[in-house]
Amino acid sequence: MHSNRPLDPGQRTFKVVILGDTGVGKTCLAARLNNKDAPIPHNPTIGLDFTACAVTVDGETVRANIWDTAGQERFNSLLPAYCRAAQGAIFVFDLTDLRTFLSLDRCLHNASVTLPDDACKLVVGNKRDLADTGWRAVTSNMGEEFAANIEANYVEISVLQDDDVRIVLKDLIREIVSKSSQSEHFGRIHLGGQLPHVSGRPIPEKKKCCL
Ligand SMILES: Nc1nc2c(ncn2[C@@H]2O[C@H](COP(=O)(O)OP(=O)(O)OP(=O)(O)O)[C@@H](O)[C@H]2O)c(=O)[nH]1
Ligand SMILES: [Mg+2]
Repeated sequence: MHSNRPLDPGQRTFKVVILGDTGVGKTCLAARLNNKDAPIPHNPTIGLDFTACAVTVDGETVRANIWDTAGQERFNSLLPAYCRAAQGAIFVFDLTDLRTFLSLDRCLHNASVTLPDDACKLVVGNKRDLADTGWRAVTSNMGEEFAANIEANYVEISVLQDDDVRIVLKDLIREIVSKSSQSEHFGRIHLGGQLPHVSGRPIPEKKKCCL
């Protein structure tokens, strides 16, 4: 991954949103993905921050546009606008704070209003450094189970202390690149998450919303 290399406008570009409660480490993660130092004091994000980095997977360098969302409750209503047409979503919680894990349900609910049905998802349990010193409030099993339910991968990291947290993005981007190579419609179809599948028959084309 070469996040400090100039970005080529001709590169394939993918959108990845980072979601989760306030204080879980989303902005620190976005900073480290972009090879910058993570901010140590918690300055809550207002609305949205944006960063971009180049990621090389299997010989191809693509551009990842990272949307770092605000976790404070007052910004919840903005999530659907931010998740629209994202090919990837990273759901972050704090391993030492059960409340932030439980709030992922609400986060997922808000995101699913516009997040494409086939978007690649990753669940990140952050602050493993604190969890490892006796402050763990969410077990690995709980994280894995939640991730499995939404067909996501699960990792536990310390954004502040791990040497290379960018491996997290690289794995997600590899999955996105692979899916987008398989289907030109990848990341474009959103059925609202609410429409029932009637006896396994495909939903008529006119009900699909292309974003
Ligand atoms: N010990 C420890 N602290 C961390 C870690 N990651 C983030 N923090 C701290 O957690 C606090 C919040 O981090 P932010 O990245 O600002 O949190 P956020 O999720 O962006 O919060 P909002 O913008 O309000 O949604 C900061 O004080 C960070 O230094 C970690 O892995 N370990
Ligand atoms: Mg933030």
